[in-house]
Formats: sequence, structure tokens, C-alpha cells
Amino acid sequence: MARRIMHIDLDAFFVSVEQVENPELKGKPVVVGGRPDRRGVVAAASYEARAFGLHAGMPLTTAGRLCPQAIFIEGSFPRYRRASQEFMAILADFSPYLEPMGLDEAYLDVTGFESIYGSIHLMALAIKKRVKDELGLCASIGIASGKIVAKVASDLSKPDGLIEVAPGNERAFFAPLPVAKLPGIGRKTEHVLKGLGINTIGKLASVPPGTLRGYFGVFGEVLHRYANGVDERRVESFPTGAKSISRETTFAEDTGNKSQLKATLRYLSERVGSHLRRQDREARCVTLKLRYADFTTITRRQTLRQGSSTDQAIFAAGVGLLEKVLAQERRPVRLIGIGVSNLTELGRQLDMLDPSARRLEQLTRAIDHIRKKYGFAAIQTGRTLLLKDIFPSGDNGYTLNTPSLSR
Ligand code: TTP
Ligand code: MG
Repeated sequence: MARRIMHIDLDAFFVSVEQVENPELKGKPVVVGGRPDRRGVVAAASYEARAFGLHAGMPLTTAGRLCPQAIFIEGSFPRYRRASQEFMAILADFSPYLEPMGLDEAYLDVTGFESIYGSIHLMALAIKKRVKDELGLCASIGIASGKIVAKVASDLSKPDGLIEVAPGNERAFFAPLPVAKLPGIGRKTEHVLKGLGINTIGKLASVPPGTLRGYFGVFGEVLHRYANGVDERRVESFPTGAKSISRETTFAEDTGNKSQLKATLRYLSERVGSHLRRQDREARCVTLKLRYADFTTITRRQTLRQGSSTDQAIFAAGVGLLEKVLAQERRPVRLIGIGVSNLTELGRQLDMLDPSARRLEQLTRAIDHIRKKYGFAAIQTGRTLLLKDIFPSGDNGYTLNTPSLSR
């Protein structure tokens, strides 16, 4: 039986929340992100503002120039987080197979649910109605046999839309669309494809996978499957995620060498960060653990000013704690570890409001992507290179002395 996957995404999310709070803003060009004379970018633009060419990521100064009559709002993240939680709670009422993708979007596996609602189409209408009635927000929904087609369908249906792609029609639905509509195709890939005369997803679907592999490596094969509407990825729900994530290792020989301690800490931070991001979560608390030769163990903890999932933020907190300990005590260390706790599911998009944090996030994602394809060792940060001489290295990263930690 073909799966039925829904992709649900709220329209102009941050702006719409502001409009619920202040109905005078309805029907007007509204921008959330800050004043137009400030550094920074548009986080969200109302559809009225988009008519003037405004869009997320555009510098606020440009937005102010293109649409001086727009209403510029700073925004309030706690409100968006609350709205997001209420939105996800509504979705969870409809199916337990819920995978939140960010604050305002989620996948829902609704295979077999037609018997309850009459049809999947009626089920989608019921979801839209509840979101509208209870939150005052518009949800656009795409329905298909897999995630990729469902996502493009919801995107295409906006605003206040609903598109259902019947099983077997995925290819035909994709065929006329420009390649840039396919998630995963950024500006560079689009440029290469255009150079090859491939402008539509339909054209892309007809290129032999071997040819795409030649141009894009492993990603080429993914492109081929996606362009053909084939996407087997499951809807992954994490109802009972762990409360903390940590990695630690024991040195073959006790060490007081600061560079070695920091390099190991950096590596462990990357492993923790990568695990955290796989779960689409972020952490508010970082803990450093040290064990000395005589087995006395200490832990030091720091709360982050803002939740984060980047290796840099985890390492920065960990190394700060390490420096403090080392300033007081220089005993040889037997074991070092780092952990994160106080985990939350959502909120990553908060960082998007700050361009430098967003760039870091994008870089981290790119590194995760490459490591997923080519192994953890495919990319090494400057600091961990030092570990080459200490730990044996494999495709999947350094082999630490505690086997279960080398995952
Ligand atoms: P999106 O769903 O990408 O955008 P949107 O909801 O504003 O508009 P639509 O879905 O109708 O196209 O992102 C959801 C929220 O995430 C958005 O309202 C604000 C925030 N966000 C940022 O802060 N920075 C960004 O660059 C993007 C794309 C979104
Ligand atoms: Mg949205």
C-alpha cells in the first residue's frame, strides 16, 4: 500500500503570530526581523510584503528601500515558541507519527487514516480548521507518498493551500516545475543544471543516474531519486528522546598536556553536537567531566545564554570550564568527557534571526552532510588534527579507548 505523508507548514509564521496579537496588522505588508535602519535580515515577510519582492534572508535595509510603507517589527521569540508548541500539539492529536522539522513545519504519516476521516483530504481540512480556529493561523498542506513530494506540494499550495498528489502521479506533478523547487537544490546546483540545459524537474528525472553521479557524486543519485518522486525516508518521531547526551574517553596514558586535552575535548564536542543535531534538538547546558589518576572525578557545568546545537558552542563552553579547572589544578588527567543536557526539541530558527549564528548553523549542517556521506573523518577541524598522533583513526572518526563512544 502506498504511504500517505503530509507536510504541514504555517504561512508567514512569525508575521501571522504578530497579526493574531495585533489584528490591525492584517492585510498589510509586515516584516519581522527588526527596523529597516538596522543591520540584520528579514526573518519573515507577510504575503502583502512579498508582493514588493521582500523575502526571508533579505537585508532589512533593502526591504526598507523596496517597501518603505511596510511595518517593521522586532519580534518576540517566546511567543513564536508557544505558538509552535500549540501547533505541534494539535498535529499530535491527529497522528502519533509526527516529525517536527522546525518551529512551523512537520511531517505526519497518516497512512490508513482515511477510515477515520472519510479521506485523507478531509483529514487535512480538519487539521487546517483546528489550526485556524484555535491559533488563528493558516496551515498549508501537501499530501503525497513520500516526504519530498509532500513538501514541494505544501510549498506550491501556499498561502492557505492544500495539494494532494495521488499515488503514481508524483513524477507528473514534478515534471513541469523548475529545478530550484526541489529541496536540496541550491543556487550552485541549479547553475550547473542550467548549464547542462536541465531546467525542469521532469528533465532532471530523465537524466541517467550515472550521469548525475558524474557531476554531483553520491548527491547525484539522490537527485535522481527525488526528481522521480521517489523518497523512502520515514517519518521519524522522537517521543522519548534521552535527557542528555555525552561522550567521554580515557587516555592510554594520563596526560596534563593542554593541547591534547583541548583537542580531545573538541573531538568529543563534535560527536555530541552531531548526535544532538541528528535528533533535531538543541541544548542549554554543557557539562565537563575530568577524572584524575587517583580516580577522583569532577564535573563542572555551564548554562548557555541561548540554546544551541553547534559543535562550536558546546566546545566553547567546555573549554572555558577546562581552562578554569586547569588554572587551579594541573594534575594529569585520566579521562575527559563532555555532555549536554536541558534539551529542547525546537527553536533552532531563533538563531536564524542572527546572521552570524545562521551562517555557523549552515556550515555545521554542511559538515554533517558530508560526514554522513563520507564518514566522520572526511572533515577534520584544525584542533582535532593533533589527535592523529594519539588515537588510531578510521573512516568513522578516531577510535577512542571506550569502544561504545566511537559511534
Ligand atoms: P518558513 O516556513 O520558511 O517561512 P514563513 O512561515 O515565514 O512563510 P511561508 O512558510 O508561508 O513561506 O519559516 C518559518 C519561520 O521561521 C518564519 O516565519 C521566520 C523564521 N525564519 C527565520 O527566522 N529566518 C529565515 O531565514 C527563515 C527562512 C525563516
Ligand atoms: Mg512557514
